[in-house]
Amino acid sequence: MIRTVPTTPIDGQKPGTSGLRKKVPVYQQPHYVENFVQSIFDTLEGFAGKTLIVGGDGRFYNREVVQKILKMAAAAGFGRIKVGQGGLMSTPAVSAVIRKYGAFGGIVLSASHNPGGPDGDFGIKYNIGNGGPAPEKITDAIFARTKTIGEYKIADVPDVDIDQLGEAKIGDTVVEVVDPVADYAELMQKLFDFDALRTLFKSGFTMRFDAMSAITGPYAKRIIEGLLGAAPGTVVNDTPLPDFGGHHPDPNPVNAHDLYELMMGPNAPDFGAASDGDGDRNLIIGRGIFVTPSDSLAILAAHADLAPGYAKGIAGIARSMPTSLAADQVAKAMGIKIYETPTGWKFFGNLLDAGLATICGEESAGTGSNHIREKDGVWAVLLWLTLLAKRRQPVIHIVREHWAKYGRNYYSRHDYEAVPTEAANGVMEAIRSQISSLPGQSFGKLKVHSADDFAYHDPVDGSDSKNQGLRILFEGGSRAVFRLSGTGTEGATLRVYLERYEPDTAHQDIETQAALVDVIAVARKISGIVEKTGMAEPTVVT
Ligand code: VG1
Ligand code: CO
Repeated sequence: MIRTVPTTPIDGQKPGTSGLRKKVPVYQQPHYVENFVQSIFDTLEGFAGKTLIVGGDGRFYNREVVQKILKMAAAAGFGRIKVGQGGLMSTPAVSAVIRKYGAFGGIVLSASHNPGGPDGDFGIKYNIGNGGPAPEKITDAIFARTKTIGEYKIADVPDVDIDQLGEAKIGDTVVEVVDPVADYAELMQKLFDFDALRTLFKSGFTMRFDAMSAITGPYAKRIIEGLLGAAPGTVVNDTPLPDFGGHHPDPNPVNAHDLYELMMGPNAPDFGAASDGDGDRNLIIGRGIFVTPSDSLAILAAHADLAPGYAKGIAGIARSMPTSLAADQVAKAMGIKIYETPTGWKFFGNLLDAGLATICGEESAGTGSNHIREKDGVWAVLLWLTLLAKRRQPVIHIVREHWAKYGRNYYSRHDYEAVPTEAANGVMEAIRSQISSLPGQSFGKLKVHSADDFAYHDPVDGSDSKNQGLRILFEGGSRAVFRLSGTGTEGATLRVYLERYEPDTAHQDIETQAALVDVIAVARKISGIVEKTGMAEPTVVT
C-alpha cells in the first residue's frame, strides 16, 4: 500500500525567512511538494508513532497539498495526524495545538502575507515540538536533503474526507479531522479575562475586525462576536477564500485600505484590527490613528500584566533588529532585558523556551508571547482589548501618553519590490563596502554613531547567524536599516527601515514621512538605491 516513487532533486527548495514560498505554478510541478515534504521527514528523527499537526490558511492549492501530506506522513510512520477541518488552521493555532497535545511537530501551509490564487504564492513550513518554526539548523538540513533526494514514499489510498470532523485511518496511522478553532479559543480564555472583555462590548464599545478573506475569519467570528458578544458584523471578510477575494492579505494601511479609510473617517468605530493570510500578523488602528507595529509592541509590553496570563509580569522583551527601539525604552523603564534578534519568528523560540523573553515583536505587524511559538494576530487584538477595557480611553490617547512617557520613535518601512536580483545585491554591496568608514561621518544634521552588518549570537544554543541586515545608527537614536526580503517570490525585495527618536512632546505630532525626511535622504545617498534600481520611489511605504 505504500508506494516508493523515484524522483530527482529540484533546484531552489531553500526555505527563507518563514518556510519555502514559491508561486503556485512552481508548486504544481510534478514531485515539487513531495520532494520537499519527504526532505522534511528525512531530516527528522524519532517520530515513529508520534503526532503531526497539519493545517493551512486555505489559499489556492491548500486542499491538494493537505492530501499529499496526509498520505506521505502516514507512509513515513507518524502515528496520528491532526488536521484542521477543510485543511484549515491558522499559524498560531497550529503552534497552540502542537504544544497542547505534545505533538512531534507540525506542517503549516501558507505563504502568509503574500497574495494567493492560481498565480499567487504558496508555502510550506515545518514547525518543531515547541510549536515554533524550525530553526536554521533544521531548515539548512532540509535544504541539503532536497539536493540529494532520490525517492519519496506515499500511501496509495483515496483522498481522506477532511470536511467531516472525526477519525479515519491510513494504514496504521489515525487521521483526525479537528475543529481548527476550539483549542486556540480555549487557550485565549486562559490568558485573558473574557468577562471583562464582554463587559467592554456590552458598554457599547464598537470595533471592526477585517479578516481580509483569510484564515482569521472563523477565529475572530467565534471569539470576538461569539464569546465576547461584539455586535454581528463586527468581523468582516470572515470567510477564508482560495484567492483571499483578491485582497493582498498583508495587514498594513496600504493593503487594508477599507479599514484604514473607515478608521480615519467620521463613522469610525472605537477600535479597528486586521490580520494576514495565515493569522499571525495584526494591524491595530484607533479612531484617527494607525498604531505602528513597533509602537504596538512597546505599548503591549508595558501593559501585558493587565491580562491574567501575564499578571506576574514579564521576564524580557525580544524584538527583531529592524523593529524600532520603542520597546527598548519600555524594557529600560521596567528594568528588564531587551533582546535584538534577526528577522523571523524562529529566532525568538530559544529565548521563549528558556524563559528569557515573554513578549516578542516585529515591525512587520507581528506580536506574540510565550503562550505559543509563533506570532499571533488575534492574541494581540485581545491584549489591546484588555488594555482598552481597563483604561476606557481612545487608542489615540493611550498612544500619545506612551510617547509622552517614553518618547516617540517615528518609524517607516520603504519596500522596493520586484527589483532585479543583481541591482538589489548591488545596493547591499555598495552600503557594505562603506560600512566600516561611516562611523563619525556627518550627513547634514545626522552624524553616524555606528554601523555594521548585523550578526546574532543566540545566547541559548550558542549558534551564530551572520549577514542579517546592514544598519546605520545615528547619534540621537535615528537609524537606517537595509535588508533583502526572504519571503518574496519575484526578483528581490529591498527593505529600508527608517527611524527617528523624538523625546520632546512638542515635536511628536509631525506626519511620519516628513519627520523622517533627513534619515530618508541619507539612506538614499549612502545606498544609491534610486540610481541602482532605477526606481525614484519605493513601491510600498508603510
Ligand atoms: C517578512 C517580515 C518578517 C516576518 C516574515 C514572516 O520577512 O519582514 O518580519 O517574520 O515576513 O512573516 P522578509 O524576509 O520578507 O522581510 V509571515 O506573517 O509572512 O509568516
Ligand atoms: Co503571516
